[in-house]
Amino acid sequence: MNLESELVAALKRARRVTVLTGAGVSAESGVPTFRDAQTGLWADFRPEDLATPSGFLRNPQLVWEWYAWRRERVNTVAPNPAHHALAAMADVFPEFHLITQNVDGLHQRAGSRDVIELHGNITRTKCFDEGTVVAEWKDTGHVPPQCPHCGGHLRPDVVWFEEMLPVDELQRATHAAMHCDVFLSIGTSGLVYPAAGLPLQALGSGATVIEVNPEPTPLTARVHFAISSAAGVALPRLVEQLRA
Ligand code: BV8
Repeated sequence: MNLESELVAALKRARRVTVLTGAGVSAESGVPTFRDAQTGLWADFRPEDLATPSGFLRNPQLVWEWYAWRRERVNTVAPNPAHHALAAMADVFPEFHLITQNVDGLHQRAGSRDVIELHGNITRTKCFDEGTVVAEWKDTGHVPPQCPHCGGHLRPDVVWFEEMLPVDELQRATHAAMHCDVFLSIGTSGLVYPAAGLPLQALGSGATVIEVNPEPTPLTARVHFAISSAAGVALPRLVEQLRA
């Protein structure tokens, strides 16, 4: 039995499947990966300048404009075959959980339900001081705009470095990683914690762990199956074989 058929057999036996995705899943939609988002205009800035509370306080306008640029990109792209394959996968398994580090909302736009957003969503905005999500605000010309309730800065509803992840989402993600037969890590460099710990928790709980990434990561040497391919190619093929 060749590797791929072993992998498909493991998936066909599975009843509980958990998936973790990263920026690589949205790359084929034209959304720059996190590292790539620091190209061109933003190349001169370090992640800690753009994606930390202290970076925001140092230069709120810069950070607001970086997210406005990324939000614009997200609004002009569409989910790709990887997103659609994961949406279809949810109907193949009795129990299926989709955890993402992505803030682009493309899984939901592809039809995935109950997506566990570990790092928030760039299409939502909240008050920096009160932490409350704000749906609409008056354009007073301030950049960032001001909170209609307290006048404080508005910010994207994403999790910045040195910020805690949303407790409910992290608990659901940890439970789904530790209670699955097969765990798939797709399109993530596996460098940012606690998300990067989830495949290791699945390994520790006896799950079969599969990685889909054209490049090796710190996880590659530890997984049962490593598919060195683009997600938009590997995932539709996998769903096809599961349905066959
Ligand atoms: C926290 C939202 C408590 C914002 C993001 C333990 C050890 C070491 C460090 C830490 C640790 N625990 C905590 C830390 C600190 C830190 C951390 O992990 N630092 C790293 C850099 C070492 N973690 C935190 O700060 C977390 N909070 O721990 O709070 C605390 C409190 C105070 C002080 C300390 C701790 C918060 C982390 C969340 C940060 N927010 N995003 C935004 O998006 O703007 S993280 C952001 O970067 C993404 O969400 C994602 O998580 C990460 C990027 O990773 P990837 O998604 O994997 O993307 P990347 O570009 O790296 O790679 C793309 C991959 O895709 C590549 O491998 C490529 O080969 C592949 N690929 C490309 N094309 C394709 C493909 N794959 C498939 N198909 C393709 N076509």
